[in-house]
Amino acid sequence: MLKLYYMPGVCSTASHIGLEESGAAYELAPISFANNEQRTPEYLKINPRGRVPALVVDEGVIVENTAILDYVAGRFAPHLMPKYAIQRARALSLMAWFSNTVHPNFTHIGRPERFATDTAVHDHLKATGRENFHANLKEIDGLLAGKTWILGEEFSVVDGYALIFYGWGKRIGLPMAELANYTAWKERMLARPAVKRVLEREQSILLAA
Ligand SMILES: N[C@@H](CCC(=O)N[C@@H](CS)C(=O)NCC(=O)O)C(=O)O
Repeated sequence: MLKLYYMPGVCSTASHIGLEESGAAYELAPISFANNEQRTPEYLKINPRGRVPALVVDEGVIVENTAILDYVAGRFAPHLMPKYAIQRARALSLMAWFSNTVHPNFTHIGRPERFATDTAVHDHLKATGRENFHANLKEIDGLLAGKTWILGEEFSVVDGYALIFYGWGKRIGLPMAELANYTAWKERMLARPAVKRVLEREQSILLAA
């Protein structure tokens, strides 16, 4: 049985959606950041980096959304990743950018201390993170122009990953409605039963008015 360590509303929602869409049987293990459970000795045995998501599989533990999503699709739901090498490379490329740029830009807003010990620059880091994150969301909006799903006509695990940033933009009060393609796509995402189940389970801000 697969086991997903996750925390509602954070980036592990991407893996949660991928698993739910795949139809694979899995169990959920919530980790409370409020109680610092990501840093307990028990959890550090699962992921020594103290981060979620982590997926326990028969052979061990997989961390990083990109790897988890590629694994879940490859093992249980091949239709959730492109079949041909060039398209698969594009899917991985987009998830790598989510992980190495979009997500860290957002982290600057909430956790500036991770990027500079000098508290005098924290406000500046927060403001820069917000600007950069907003620019990333505009880029995602552009990527969605004329497409049903983020890679084109086929829904993929990459869509679940792209959804979390829409919710984060909403959370920090960015003008998300101005991003017309992203907003229309978000509505298509919310109409998917598996996505809706996950968001309801996580009491996601994406379901709030
Ligand atoms: N690139 C990683 C990022 C993992 C990550 O940073 N997770 C955050 C939640 S979004 C976390 O566990 N934070 C706990 C902490 O910082 O203490 C991935 O995509 O899996």
